[in-house]
Amino acid sequence: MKKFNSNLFSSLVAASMLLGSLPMNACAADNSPRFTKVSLRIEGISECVCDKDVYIPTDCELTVSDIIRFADEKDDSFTIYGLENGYITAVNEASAGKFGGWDGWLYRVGGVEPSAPMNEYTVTDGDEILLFYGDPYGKGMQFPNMERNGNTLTFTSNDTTYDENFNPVSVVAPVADMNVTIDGKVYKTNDSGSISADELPEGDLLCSYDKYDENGLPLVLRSRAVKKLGDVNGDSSVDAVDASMILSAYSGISTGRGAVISTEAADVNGDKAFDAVDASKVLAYYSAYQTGKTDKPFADENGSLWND
Ligand SMILES: [Ca+2]
Ligand SMILES: [Ca+2]
Repeated sequence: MKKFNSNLFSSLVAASMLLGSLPMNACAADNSPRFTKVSLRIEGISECVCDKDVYIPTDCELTVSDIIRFADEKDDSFTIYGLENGYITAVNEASAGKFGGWDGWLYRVGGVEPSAPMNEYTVTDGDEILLFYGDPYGKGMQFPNMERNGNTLTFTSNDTTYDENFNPVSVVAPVADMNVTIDGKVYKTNDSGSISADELPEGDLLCSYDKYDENGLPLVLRSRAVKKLGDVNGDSSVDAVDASMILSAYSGISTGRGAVISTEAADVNGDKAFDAVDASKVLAYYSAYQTGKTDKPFADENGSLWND
């Protein structure tokens, strides 16, 4: 959306002023709606389908199925099939069994694969739900953890194997033959799960990784996509659409209907909440970009660009 849409801008500013005039502590009042907040990440065959927070009105116990159903209803960017049976058969076009093995959709909560089906697993506030496509019991699937030692990165995974009595045994195994991209340069991990780079920058590393079978089946849980501040819908642009998504989610929280949004991307002023202030900052940033005050389509730091 390169062209500045002044009508949309005005109506969003009006909406933002309206919402801004609501008492900001509305959610703290005793009779205010209560929410269970869980994160929902859906990693498909070749891309991330969803990486958002789900704010669902808390009135009774909620299962993983309830969370996914709610997110599916609120969010138009994906469609889930099979929830009624507690076993997901497809997300969008990606149907289980596509690669002819045991491959399909599985879930984890907080990095652990529950033994219960998702319609029986009760969530608690703050849970991290992961829904992923893979074949862990056939081709195998690893969940990389990265450790850095100078210019060497080592990736390991807590894998489950079975002893002679078929009891599950947890082992820490290297993630070998995985593609690791750092600053546009691609490396491949060795048998010990390591790569050695010539020189890596100090501090946080912008590093992504993935590994696929020849036929395209994911063999590791790929790295999380990086969130850009203000780019709520993840289309690499900060604009009025993002502002309206923030306002809509804020309104969903204020009215008790709930919301599905990336808090990380929406909370541009870093006060752990998304509201009309964040929306107006996104609009101001969009306006600054449209009028040439900044040449960056988005800023990925909570810096001065957001406070101009
Ligand atoms: Ca956007
Ligand atoms: Ca905020």
